Amino acid sequence: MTAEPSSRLAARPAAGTLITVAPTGAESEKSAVPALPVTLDELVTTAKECREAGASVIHVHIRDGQARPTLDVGSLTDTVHALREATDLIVQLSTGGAVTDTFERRLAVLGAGPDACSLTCGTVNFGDDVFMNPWPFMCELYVRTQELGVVPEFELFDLGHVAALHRLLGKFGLPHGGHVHCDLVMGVPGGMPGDAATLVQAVAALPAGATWSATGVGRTSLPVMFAALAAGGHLRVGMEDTITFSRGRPVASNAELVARAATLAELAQRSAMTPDQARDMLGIAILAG
Ligand code: KMH
Ligand code: ZN
Repeated sequence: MTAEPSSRLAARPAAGTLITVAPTGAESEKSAVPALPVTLDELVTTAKECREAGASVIHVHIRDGQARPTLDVGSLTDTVHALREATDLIVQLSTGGAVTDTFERRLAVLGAGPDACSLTCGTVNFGDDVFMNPWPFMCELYVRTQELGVVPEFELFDLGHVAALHRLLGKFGLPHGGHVHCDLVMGVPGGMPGDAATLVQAVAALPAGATWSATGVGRTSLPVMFAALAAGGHLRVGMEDTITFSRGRPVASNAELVARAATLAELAQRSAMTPDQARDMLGIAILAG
């Protein structure tokens, strides 16, 4: 007897798995997490290792000379160039920055010329802080991505953010590249929980035709990864989201998180995509040469 696909989640699994690495983030301190890549050299080395391990996208936050988060546009531009020189990864700059960054600085990130950027679809409690993404800011950022030809990835920390994404697309149309790709960021204290039931609900609410990846923060990393693979989604991993590899064992490198994700994707018979395959799916121009 042949089983029929019974749900829209399982009906059309993607042919491969897009793996994004988020190596640094804005929250962890280098003094507490020595393996965190914070200099340009460390970031480039990490990017090469993660590409080798199966990543196709790098989600970038940078640090200043004191390892503090910065959105300095000159440094971001140098970072984009250095990553392009060293790898063929899709370079996605964070427009979320740190919770202390102003809207003006976050909008200016697009001036660094990335392939892609994050665009969070609403405000969310973020541990003891608040990550601010009011509607007018979302709109301004989205329109700038369209004008500058940067492909946004819609970051969804909560089910209400999915509704805001529908509203954004209804008002301004499709993103540059013509394809909607989302990342469910799950398990943030204040956002949606990182479990399979919530993931299924969020995926069911996404716009038709959208692709999606999922990220489970902290101890939700593995349950979210398994649920995402089971539901036909893509993966984001990295030390921005997870600094513990297993109980009591700190993450040694971003590459080991990517390697674990790639192994699970392989077991799910949807191996890691190459950057060119990911570019094709996301509507990002293939690199010349
Ligand atoms: N650092 C968080 C406040 C993003 O990169 O777009 C926001 C964040 C999301 O990491
Ligand atoms: Zn980020």
